[in-house]
Amino acid sequence: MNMKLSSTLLGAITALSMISSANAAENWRGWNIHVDGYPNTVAMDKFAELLTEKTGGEINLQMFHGGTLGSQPDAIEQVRAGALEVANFNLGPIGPIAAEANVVSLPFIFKDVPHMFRVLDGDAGQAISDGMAAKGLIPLAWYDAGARSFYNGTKAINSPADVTGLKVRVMNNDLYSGMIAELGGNPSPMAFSEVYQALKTGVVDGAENNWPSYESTGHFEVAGFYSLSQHLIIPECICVNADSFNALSADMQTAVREAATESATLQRALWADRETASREKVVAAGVTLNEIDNKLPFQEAMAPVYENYLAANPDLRPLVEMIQATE
Ligand code: BDP
Repeated sequence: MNMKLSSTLLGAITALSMISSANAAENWRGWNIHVDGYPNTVAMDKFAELLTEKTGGEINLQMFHGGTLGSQPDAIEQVRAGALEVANFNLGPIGPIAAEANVVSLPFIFKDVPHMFRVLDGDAGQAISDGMAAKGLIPLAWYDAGARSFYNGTKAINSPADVTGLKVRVMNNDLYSGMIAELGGNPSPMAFSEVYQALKTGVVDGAENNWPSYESTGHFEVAGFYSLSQHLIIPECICVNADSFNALSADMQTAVREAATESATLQRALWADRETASREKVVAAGVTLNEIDNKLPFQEAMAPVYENYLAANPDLRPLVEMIQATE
């Protein structure tokens, strides 16, 4: 082959490979509900950065924060349908779609956050992941969302009777509505973005969330009594559309998982700091922090939520028992 021909060929091959790698580059879009500076927001931005780095630019993720692409239940459907590729979701609103994932929404199922992570790292976590994947959502890594407690604008909650008659906002999941109803309250499922206004105008009396969300949303300004019931410890995921992920080569899948794991490590560290900072901030702003000495009455009052759930989903009893048996 003469020099001229071979250099022409080389040029053609180079051009072709550039075209094919340009074709291979994927542009993903990601959803997140939280504001700038929130641990999850920072960690999802880190995930995007790591994705580009670890996939050698083959996957580029553009993040949309602050719930700008829709409410969480909407975004869950969008990721399942492939209209969005990635998101940071709370498992609460995923429960109605993936039955296995709903076990984490049973009140008091986890002893504490470390217990939750031990469960997620074991067989029960695998069963939850598989259940989600079967519904089109693959969890790549788990984020910390602390524990959720009750707050309202008028009084400390010390016992289930204190919730009686209160209208309490919950996330979109019948288990949470059942939980409030068992306490004698009126559950009001509502999008996260609407809760501030609803608290302010008295459409609801109270809500429940972790310290960072209670603070970042400004709910503490309009509902100044926070009572540490810690009745729900719900994990969050970096979730990816199953088809998008399954279409990747094994190497790319590894790169994506690594990026997610590193993002989660960062999120958990940021979360620990933010929980303290948020608590200190709201208390300094005048919030009444109420420790609940005995949480057993809440657990007992919420027990029918388990019974109803297991009666409707008998096949999930072994999963619930596996979680309860996890040390
Ligand atoms: C926050 C979660 C977020 C939920 C929100 C809520 O991080 O995903 O949308 O609670 O209560 O703690 O809706």
